[in-house]
Amino acid sequence: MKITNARVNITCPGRNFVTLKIETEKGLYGIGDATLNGRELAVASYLSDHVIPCLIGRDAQRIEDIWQYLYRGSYWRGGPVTMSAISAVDTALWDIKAKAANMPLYQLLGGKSRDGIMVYGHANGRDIEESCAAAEKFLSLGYKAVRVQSGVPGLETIYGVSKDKMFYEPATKGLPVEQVWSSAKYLNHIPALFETIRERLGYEFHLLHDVHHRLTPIEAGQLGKAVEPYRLFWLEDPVPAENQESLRLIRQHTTTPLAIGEIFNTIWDCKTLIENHLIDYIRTTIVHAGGITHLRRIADFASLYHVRTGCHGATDLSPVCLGASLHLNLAIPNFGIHEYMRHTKETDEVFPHDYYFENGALYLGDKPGHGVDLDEEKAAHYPYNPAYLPVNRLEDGTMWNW
Ligand code: CS2
Ligand code: MG
Repeated sequence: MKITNARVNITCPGRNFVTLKIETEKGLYGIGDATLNGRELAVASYLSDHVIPCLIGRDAQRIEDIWQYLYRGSYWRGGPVTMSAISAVDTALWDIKAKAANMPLYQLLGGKSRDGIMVYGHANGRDIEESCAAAEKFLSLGYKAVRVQSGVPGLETIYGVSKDKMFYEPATKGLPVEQVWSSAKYLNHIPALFETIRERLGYEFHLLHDVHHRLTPIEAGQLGKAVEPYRLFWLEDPVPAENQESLRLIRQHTTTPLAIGEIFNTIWDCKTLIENHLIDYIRTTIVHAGGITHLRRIADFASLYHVRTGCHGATDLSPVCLGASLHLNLAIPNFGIHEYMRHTKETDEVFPHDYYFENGALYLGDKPGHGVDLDEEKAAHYPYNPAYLPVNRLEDGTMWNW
């Protein structure tokens, strides 16, 4: 089944998305998400200028061979730009293969291991009261798991607290916004947030929190220990994870489960954390960690060490990534939970899909492929609009982690 054409679509229905469309001689086509928040054009160029010329004429059925060709053949292997491009190709080719088999993608991955995919929503507020009310709202919508983020007294802005109650988009138009951070102020505040949440809303739902790479290992150990009475489902990205050994220090101080990996791009980024039991959930995604082919490898490796998946699912990962991720997470044995930040109405119109939310989980339809499409006509109404993620500085001006 020869690849006859491939093109990159960039659209901005509320936020920028990059999508690869691969067409074959049989008239079948597949699509893959290639969105890298704040660096969209880098991946678009990598695909258009360096990958697509090498795809034309290849057999679309040879998914693994094309993956290895693009990974080993790049010489400069790995990293977010290269791997987002490879991910998009891989996702599109699996979409084509499932369409050719006239099956929903999960059937080619071993079939259903469960009916629905438990998801967590994002409750947030400017203070504990607002965050608690937001969490209650998500529970009333049927969510069984809620991530709670809150403003911190003395800090003007913070990760995860949005103006809109259902949608959260951190990227802003124009050059990066500079935010100010204080770990001391954050650590003084957060345990009381979870104490209040559990006191008011009880323990019958999963409570999650994203530290977003901002603490040192010993601070993360302190926080993990302080929140143990509130039984978190996970503490996410407690520290930047370039030095995976740092997690040993956190593990020595707390049994609060840890989740890392949304910014990882290959199994090599996860290896030390997984094989040393330094994490409990791996957050790698279809769009940034090599597509179905590589994410399946990571999930299988993780299953040897009792690590479960907790795939990233923010608004800057398109419905194409979410749809494909749901198919993989429906099939694998060590599914943990899936993030679900709802996309805007415009985004859902540009990317028609058959997954749907019900009673705390996402469910898939039975359309052949990964079940998500790209309406190129609607996409054309939303031209690319440059946007950046914020940057973070400490109160003394030192650059920090956003
Ligand atoms: C966050 C993301 O959802 C999460 O866990 O870490 O919202 C992250 O900030 C964005 O994906 C960055 O683009
Ligand atoms: Mg996160």
